[in-house]
Amino acid sequence: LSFETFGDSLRFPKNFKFGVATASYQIEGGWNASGKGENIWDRLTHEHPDWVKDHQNGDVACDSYHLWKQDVEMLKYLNVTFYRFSLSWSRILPSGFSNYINPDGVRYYNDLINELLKNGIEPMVTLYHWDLPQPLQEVGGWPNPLLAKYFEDYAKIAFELFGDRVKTWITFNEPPEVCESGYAEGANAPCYKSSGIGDYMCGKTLLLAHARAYHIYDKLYRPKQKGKVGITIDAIWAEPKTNRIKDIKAAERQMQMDLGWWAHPIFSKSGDYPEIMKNRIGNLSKAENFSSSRLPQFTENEIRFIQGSFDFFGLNHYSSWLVSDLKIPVNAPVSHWKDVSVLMQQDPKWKPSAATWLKVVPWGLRKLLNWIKKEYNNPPVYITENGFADFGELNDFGRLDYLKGYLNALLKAILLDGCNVKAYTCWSLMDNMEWRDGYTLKFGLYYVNFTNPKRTRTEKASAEFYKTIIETRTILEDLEQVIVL
Ligand code: GBH
Repeated sequence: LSFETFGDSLRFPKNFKFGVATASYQIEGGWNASGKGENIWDRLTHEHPDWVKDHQNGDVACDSYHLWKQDVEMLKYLNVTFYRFSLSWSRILPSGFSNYINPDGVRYYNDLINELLKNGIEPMVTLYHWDLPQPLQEVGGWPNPLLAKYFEDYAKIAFELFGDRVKTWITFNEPPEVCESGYAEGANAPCYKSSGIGDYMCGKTLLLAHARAYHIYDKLYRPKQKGKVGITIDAIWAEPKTNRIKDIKAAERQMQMDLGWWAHPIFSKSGDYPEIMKNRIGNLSKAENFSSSRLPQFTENEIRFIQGSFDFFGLNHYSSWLVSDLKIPVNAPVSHWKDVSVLMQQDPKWKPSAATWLKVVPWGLRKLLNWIKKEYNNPPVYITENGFADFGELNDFGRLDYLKGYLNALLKAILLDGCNVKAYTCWSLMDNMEWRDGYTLKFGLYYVNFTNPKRTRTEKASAEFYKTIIETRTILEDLEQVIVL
């Protein structure tokens, strides 16, 4: 073995990129500032404050709409290569449609992008991080196939306005959450409950919307702007709970029907949904007396249009689950969960976080990266989110421990397994509006004082820790001991 080392520790490759991420609704505030339109999270939090754990909302959040210069100073201090943030669709196109462009929204993102570049930080921009303009929800939201075209219009305007300076574009953040949490489980805005039906309709529109944005970039902007376009999919690692064949098959089914649902149409050689997904949902639909599969099909042309529509694979990963086979009776209510038919559990020995779903399982990341490598022919992967939840302590040793574990697993995946990972992004730059959990869970490298009108930001131990990793490209074994505030 011969690798570049630091002391006797492995190092990340020279051109490896480190960044941090945020999302518009979670940090910006300025929810109705100069011309911004209403989006589905404004609507949800205003209409149903009790649907958010602490009855709070994103009206002000971290006030990055005004404090963006401070954000850039923090990024500069961390020495990140890039900053991943998202555009608020309603800030740029208040009605959701391209009939009117809000100059103030354009100014806001121009200022931010220019300030980043002035400080040597690359902008990595997500077009859609869950804040759909409310008027597009009024016509049904993502299950309405026409949204693919309206998304393309929006993407085109974003490329046109910012593409001279933005070279990395992510079309969607976490399609599984957009469609499952939004249209199946009632967990995220617009909180619909149409599992096994609305989620699959949403998914079809979303995949076509992604491909439209990719192709319009390819055709009109890539020749001049020379950037990259990808999508960010979130995935757990599904570890078979036992060595029984039925559990091993169940874990693979879980991977194919949650990650593969999105990744197979785009990243596989053959395109389209995974075979197992089409078969199971087709057969179940028949048994349930539907006239056709609840999973809407693509035409041959659509399959080819979506297949290969990527320059990179954006991956969000936080945690792992133990998966076993579950038999669900055919006459049980229709749901995506029934289609997959697995039982998901977490090992009580895994270290917890403040979020029930987030346990510390670093080896899961390494296995997941190897699965993607094998399944999709080792595409360039950008890890676009990974991070830890606590209650906001400044000496955030849980976060240090998490980052150390996951970054070590990543280092091994890259150097020992040959996984083609080009970038790592920590969620999040600072504490922010954690959706239905409000401000009760914190993911930030910086603490934000949400009771102070100035929304003061304070560096946590993890900020110092991450900065040192970025600057040395290595994870020193005893680094935690050095860093106490
Ligand atoms: C990301 O989603 C989001 O992109 C980001 O905006 C968010 O702030 C960050 O994570 C931290 O949560 O309660 O067991 O049903 C992460 C993926 C998937 C995590 C759904 C929470 C709920 C699991 N999310 N999951 S459960």
